[in-house]
Amino acid sequence: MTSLFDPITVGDMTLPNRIAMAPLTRNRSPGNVPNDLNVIYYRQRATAGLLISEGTAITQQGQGYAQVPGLYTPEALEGWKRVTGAVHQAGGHIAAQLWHVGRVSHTSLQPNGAKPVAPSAIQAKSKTYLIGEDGTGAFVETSEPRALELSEIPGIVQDYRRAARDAIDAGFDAVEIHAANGYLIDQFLRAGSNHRTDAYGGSIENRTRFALEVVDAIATEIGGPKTGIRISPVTPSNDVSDPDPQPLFNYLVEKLAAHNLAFIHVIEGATGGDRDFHEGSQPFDWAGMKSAYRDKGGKAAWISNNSYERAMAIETVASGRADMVSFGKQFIANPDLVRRLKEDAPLNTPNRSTFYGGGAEGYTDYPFLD
Ligand code: 8OZ
Repeated sequence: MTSLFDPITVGDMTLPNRIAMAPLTRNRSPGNVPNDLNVIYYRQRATAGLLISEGTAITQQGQGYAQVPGLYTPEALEGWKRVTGAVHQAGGHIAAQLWHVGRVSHTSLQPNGAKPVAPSAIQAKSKTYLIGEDGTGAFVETSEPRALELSEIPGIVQDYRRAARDAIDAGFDAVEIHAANGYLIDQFLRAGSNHRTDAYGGSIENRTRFALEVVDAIATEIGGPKTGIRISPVTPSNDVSDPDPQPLFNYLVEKLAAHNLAFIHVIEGATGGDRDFHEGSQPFDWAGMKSAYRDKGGKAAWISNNSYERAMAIETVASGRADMVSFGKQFIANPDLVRRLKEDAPLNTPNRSTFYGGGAEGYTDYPFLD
């Protein structure tokens, strides 16, 4: 039986265990540049089989929250080099999460105060997080977006490609395409946020086009074995919805099978919440989506996520339901989570009030065992 604590090969990487740190937005990079504190935070967690970075904006247009590190300035890339170097020195592996928020943004974060972009000009009923001049953070409503012109879409695909190349050049072992949680790629996928009538809207084939173009561009640039993707087929995060997600996501993963990807990272249920959440009367068939991928020859590591606990994670990997399990909140509070899970040691409790923004408190000061 496979153990959660067994090594695994994921794309180009040989990982010491099957526990991933999920991407976690922490809003602690003023100027959108990774800093010394961020280096300490990631280095502390380097015993994870795979660290997935917090969402990193591929362009300023892709920024939606205060103090999120970017991947689009020389300073940010230098900062990331120090993060990846420290993680490697500690024996770890780290993937960069490539993020374009689409409509989940605010004019104050956009180039020239412009409207955020989206598949369709439909405002998300959701909040973003801004930090004022005085350093205080606040959740504010997202701004009204504008619909992308058809002619702009290839440029955004190129932005993803360039960011992926820059991430690898900055020392990341892989990238994770953020196609989840109601951000740009997910806005194209789900019918509720995509009312386009061109080649990027309507049918499943059309709504998956942007996602697949991004995957193709990145896998061509850096190689499928350095490319992963994160999806959240049923989450209502950031006001996305779809009346029929099963055929949509089965089609998407079937198409991904051709790309020799490193991993597919799946958020089961409502992100950070109810694992059983679904629209309509039909529960989502998670095993069915995975089979659809494997039946097309897809070999990527399957990473499951969302409110896993120790016993569930062990069982999930032992049964083969997933190849790896990722943990978010537990990694915030437990830098040595792998050791604690292995030894069945007690866990520190995450403090929600320090999740977003601030300094070392609730970031790099959670105690290790011993
Ligand atoms: C929490 C707060 C802000 C952003 C996601 C990147 O849900 C996020 C996020 C999470 O994917």
